[in-house]
Amino acid sequence: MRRVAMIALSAATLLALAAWQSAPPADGDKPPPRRGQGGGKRKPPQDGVVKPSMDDTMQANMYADNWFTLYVNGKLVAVDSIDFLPHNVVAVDLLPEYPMTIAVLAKDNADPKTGCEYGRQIGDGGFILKFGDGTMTDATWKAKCFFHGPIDRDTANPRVRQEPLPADWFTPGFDDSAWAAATEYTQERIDPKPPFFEHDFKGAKWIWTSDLDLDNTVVLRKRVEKPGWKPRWTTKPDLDTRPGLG
Ligand SMILES: [Ca+2]
Ligand SMILES: [Ca+2]
Repeated sequence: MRRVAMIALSAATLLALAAWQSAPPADGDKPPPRRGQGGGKRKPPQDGVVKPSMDDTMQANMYADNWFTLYVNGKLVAVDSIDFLPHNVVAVDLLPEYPMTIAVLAKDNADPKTGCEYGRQIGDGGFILKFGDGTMTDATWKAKCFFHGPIDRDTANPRVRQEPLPADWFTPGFDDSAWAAATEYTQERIDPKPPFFEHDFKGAKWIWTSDLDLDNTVVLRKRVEKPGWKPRWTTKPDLDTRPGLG
């Protein structure tokens, strides 16, 4: 008899708990949408087509000294909107697809003829990136210089070394296996300006080639693997966003 009562009590407790859990939250209690976690409200599929929603996206934060362009899986997805000063953070929404090849062209402010800035001064570069999926810049990235100078830090008679970018440097298929690993730099060495501290870069490292001063144009690359990943959505773009196409 006592045992039956206990079972009845447990069942009542479970029912109450279930009712409490399924109750809609009062206004104001609604948690902020969490992107990239697969949660949130979505419209039901139309004709069996599942469309990506903002829940599927992630935020990408980038800061370059002084300028960058970002390609993901061969597509141009972000351009630093300020080429020189002030230093700024670029934050954009990305729809991630894996494996994800990230390719960044980053430039220090340097005269193509001398490698110098402000006349005969040597400036330094620096780049940092963090995506909402946890992808971050660090020494696992690849880095290569395409514009170096002034050679031997000779600002009196400045000479530079330039190399054209490979035509397919931004594509997933480009072979960067012979490139050196990126070099990490401390925050003190880079000395980022205030917009940096207003964005999430926690855990990310400042990177460049091994010469932060004289390597003025660099390409940074990283491939992010996610074995077994499949898109939740079933649609693919029909449009062609390559430059020069109508
Ligand atoms: Ca420089
Ligand atoms: Ca600079």
